[in-house]
Amino acid sequence: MNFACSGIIAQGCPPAVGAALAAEKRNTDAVAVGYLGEGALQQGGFLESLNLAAVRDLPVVFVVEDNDWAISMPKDRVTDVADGSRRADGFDLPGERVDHNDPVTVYETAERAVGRARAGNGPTLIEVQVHRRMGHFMGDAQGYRPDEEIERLDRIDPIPRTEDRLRAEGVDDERIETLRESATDRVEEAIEWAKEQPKPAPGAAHEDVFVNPPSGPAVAETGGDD
Ligand SMILES: Cc1ncc(C[n+]2csc(CCOP(=O)(O)OP(=O)(O)O)c2C)c(N)n1
Ligand SMILES: [Mg+2]
Repeated sequence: MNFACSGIIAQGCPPAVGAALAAEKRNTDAVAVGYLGEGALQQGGFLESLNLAAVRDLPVVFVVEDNDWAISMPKDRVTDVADGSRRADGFDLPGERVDHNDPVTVYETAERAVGRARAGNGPTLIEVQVHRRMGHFMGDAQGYRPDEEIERLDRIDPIPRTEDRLRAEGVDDERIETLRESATDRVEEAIEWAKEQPKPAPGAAHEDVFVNPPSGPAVAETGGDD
């Protein structure tokens, strides 16, 4: 199921619940996924989304990427709950935490969550521990971040760790390189595809917001190209 998100943190959660409700009403086996950062866990929209999804057993998975930082704000300054997946307890939902971004565990955890959603057993909250490789924005010197934390990033990078794991399981270097190239190609093709798409008409901003479009000047008449 595809729907967009914006730069407003936790904004993806209420539309994910709406998409899940639509999937249920249309009787499809679609599952909605809402992504957020650990800094958004205190947002009302996220907690209200969890509640509604739980009460209605909707097919939705909430995925929290916990990188310990919300721009320059460390997680422990804004919450005493180190394991964000425990927020699920307050809504009597399953919550699962994946440590250190392990791809196989992420896959298995997501598979369980999607399976529960498809079986009509409602939402799951997954928190994945990730590690921020760069600053929050271009030009962020990250002076607020301890040196040791930045120095250990290469050692805990999940990509080389996954390569080591594949080698240990008997996959040769040539095959690993082919996999790396095909993954890079898929990302580059997706970026090219996205860049080639036409921009939406400004007036489309009002579509699917209200049952009846609001009266007054349309965005198309007042807005610019962006
Ligand atoms: C409702 C709202 N408040 C404040 C901001 C400004 N803001 C942009 S990113 C960010 C931190 C987000 O941290 P987190 O949720 O941990 O995501 P991360 O960037 O670490 O992936 C904030 C506060 C915003 N975009 N939306
Ligand atoms: Mg964060």
